[in-house]
Amino acid sequence: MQCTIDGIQKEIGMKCSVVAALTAVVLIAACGVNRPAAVPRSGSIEQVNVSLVEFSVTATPATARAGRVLFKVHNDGNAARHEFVVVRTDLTFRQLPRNADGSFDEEGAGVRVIGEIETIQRHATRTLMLDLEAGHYMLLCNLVVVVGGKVRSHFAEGMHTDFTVL
Ligand SMILES: [Cu+2]
Repeated sequence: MQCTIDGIQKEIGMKCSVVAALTAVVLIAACGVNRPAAVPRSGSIEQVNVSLVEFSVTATPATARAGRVLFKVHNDGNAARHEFVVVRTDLTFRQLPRNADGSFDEEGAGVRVIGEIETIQRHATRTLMLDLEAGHYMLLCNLVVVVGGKVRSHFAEGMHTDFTVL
């Protein structure tokens, strides 16, 4: 804009800034109009109830559609606590990488931890919302405890289940 002509700059200085401000508003408005609208979510959230007991993981249902999935995880057992880990993997249970103590190796090859609830106290319920793509998943508890001097992996004891996102 030609707002800095010698001699009249001072005089129209205010007008100029008003014009600039208006122009900015118009540009912002134009940008707003031109900006592609956000892709609307379907709005539906798949809910999956997960029951943790010694020593199993049960997901109901065991499948969900791709998108937002809300896991409602209940510690229905008598253990003071359990964990809940969501792992994306094409491996079967027997192929999953393990640590020396029998627990699941979260850093192992062919697996990707998508989400986790560290602690679900006895009889408590906690939720975990994840955005999941189609594929095969494992839901598991990776808690390792020492009972009577023996190391016990909840995963090795059976706390795992397959989960499919369609
Ligand atoms: Cu557990």
